Amino acid sequence: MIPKSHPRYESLLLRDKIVKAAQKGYLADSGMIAHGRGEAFDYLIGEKTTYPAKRAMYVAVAALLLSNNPVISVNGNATALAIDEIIDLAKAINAKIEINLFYRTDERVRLITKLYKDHGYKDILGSLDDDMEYIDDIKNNRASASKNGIYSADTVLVPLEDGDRAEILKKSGKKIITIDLNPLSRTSKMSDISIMDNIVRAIPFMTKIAEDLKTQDKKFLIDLVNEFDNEENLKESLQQIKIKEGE
Ligand code: PTJ
Repeated sequence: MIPKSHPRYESLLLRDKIVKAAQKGYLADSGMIAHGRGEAFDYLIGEKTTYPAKRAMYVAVAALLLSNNPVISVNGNATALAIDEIIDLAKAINAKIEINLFYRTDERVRLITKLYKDHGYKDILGSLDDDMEYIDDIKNNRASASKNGIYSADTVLVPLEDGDRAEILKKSGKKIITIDLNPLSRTSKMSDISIMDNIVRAIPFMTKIAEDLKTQDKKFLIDLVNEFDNEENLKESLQQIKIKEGE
């Protein structure tokens, strides 16, 4: 039990979720390392959502609302940290959710499928009995995707994605949105919209944005997307990383 008075309470709570996911057997072996890297970047931005991240989130939600077949891709870490929030976002933007594991094993897919179902989300894609295809005929596990999900999606939200998979998705012509605390990662650099924020803050914030943007007309959303420059926004994101003594 972590005492609420602990100065690093929020951060320890997230570690606890990651540890429990590992114990339950659905976190990738390197999921803890990935979490640690994310933690370090989060520390350096003051564990707060920055202005460039907020801007990217508005654009991302606009792009998702404009899509015909938007899909949220989920892995072990994303599920451990934000399963309910991901389900809420999917409902708010009318997106599908697909299990998409970098270190795919049948056992992990089975466990994650069960978790989404237990949390009330029945239509999870990418499960063991789903119809899977290879993107652009690349016969590699990293290119496998659900026929009705990522395979046919026009926009994919990939939180904490590995660079190889992001590259395959990008090359297949899909719009890629990532949530990644590391603005220097390959995934952040090759995505169309990169949100440098912690998934636990970003996903609920995007759900709120969706409620607001749903009331706007289509032209407003199109302008938001067209006026966005991801490279420029990533540069601004990088400038948010500050190392100051005593903070
Ligand atoms: O469950 P699997 O098999 O799909 O594997 C998932 C991981 C995350 C292990 C796999 O995709 C992987 O190895 O990813 P990488 O290449 O380590 O990239 C993960 C990125 O997510 C890194 O750039 C981290 O900085 C970032 N990250 C970690 N925790 C968070 C985060 N970004 C946002 N929010 C976080 N909480």
